[in-house]
Formats: sequence, C-alpha cells, structure tokens
Amino acid sequence: MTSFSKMVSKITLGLLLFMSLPAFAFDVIGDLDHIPTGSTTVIDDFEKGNYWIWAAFDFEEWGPSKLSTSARVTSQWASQGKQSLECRFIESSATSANDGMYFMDYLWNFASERYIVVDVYNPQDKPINFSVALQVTDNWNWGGMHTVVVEPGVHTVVLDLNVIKKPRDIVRRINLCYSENTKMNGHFYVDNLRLVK
Ligand SMILES: [Ca+2]
Repeated sequence: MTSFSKMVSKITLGLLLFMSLPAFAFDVIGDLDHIPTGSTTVIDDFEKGNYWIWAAFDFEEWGPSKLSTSARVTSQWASQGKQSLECRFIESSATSANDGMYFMDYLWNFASERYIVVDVYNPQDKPINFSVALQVTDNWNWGGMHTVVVEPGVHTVVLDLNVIKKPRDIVRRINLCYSENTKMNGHFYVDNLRLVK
C-alpha cells in the first residue's frame, strides 16, 4: 500500500473503533440504574488544580486514624478531560478506623439538586465501598448518603441527595467516603463529579 492509502485505512479503522464505542457507557450503580437526565452542574472535573485533602491523623480527635493517605490530581486515568482525582488508602489495623475520607470545602447551595453523580474507577481486583457525604448548615451537620459496593473496573455512581433529611441550602463540605470491603492497600480514581436536578 502507498503511505497515503495506509494513512486512509488507519483513519477508517480509527473511525470505526470510535463509532463502536458508546460514549461513557459505564455500569451505573447506586440509587438509580441509569444516569438521570435533568440539568447537570459539574462540581469538579479535576482539570484545573486540586482542592481536595484527605482525612488522616489530624482526625484523631474524632476517633481512630483514618485509612485515607492522599488525594491528588493525576493523568493516570480520566473519564472526562485528561485528569481525575486519585484517592489512596491503606489497610486497616487493630487500632485504626475502617474508613477514609477525601474532602473539599466551599459554600454551595444544593437545595434544588437531586442527585450526585460521579465516575469511579476501582483498579484493584477486589471491591471497595464508596459513598458521598455532605456537611450542611453552619453547624457542619453530617449528611450521609447510601454506600455502594464498587466492584473492580469503571462505574458511574448515582446517589440520591433526598436521603439527607437536613436542609441543603448551606453545604460546607463534600466528603468522598471510602470504607473497607476487603483489607488492602490501594487507590481509586474519581472524575466528573456532578449534580443533577
Ligand atoms: Ca477530568
């Protein structure tokens, strides 16, 4: 083949591969089995810096030390753009907690929002438990949502904000919550954290 026809066949192959891949058709888990279709607001796509920190030894005043060890922006994986947030954790010990948190502080109003939707990639060969919790009102009251088991691979997690029986017009903190399903050191990635009405 001439170099031109080679190039054309490569482009054709690329187009065929592209067309055969559904856009972001990840397994949807959580409170819905599909991605809700209401208007969507992205909270963080992790493309413009890192606003997240992790709960660690400094959380000991609230109990044993957490399993979370870092929260950093990475280009190792992304479901949107080029970057995601990598959340690392260690396995529990006899004296540790069995959960970890990665959080961002700001002042949001989620009163008219219904779902939190986030893409989660678990690269381990064992499941992890994942949830999202808000801290609401000026008293930073805990507003937890359902915990889902994230099997190995990429999933879109949909969580219903109406589970939180507290006002959501003052949201101070968003916590991405890991809890131990299987004892292991590991990490997971999140991307395209968004709200859907
Ligand atoms: Ca991204």
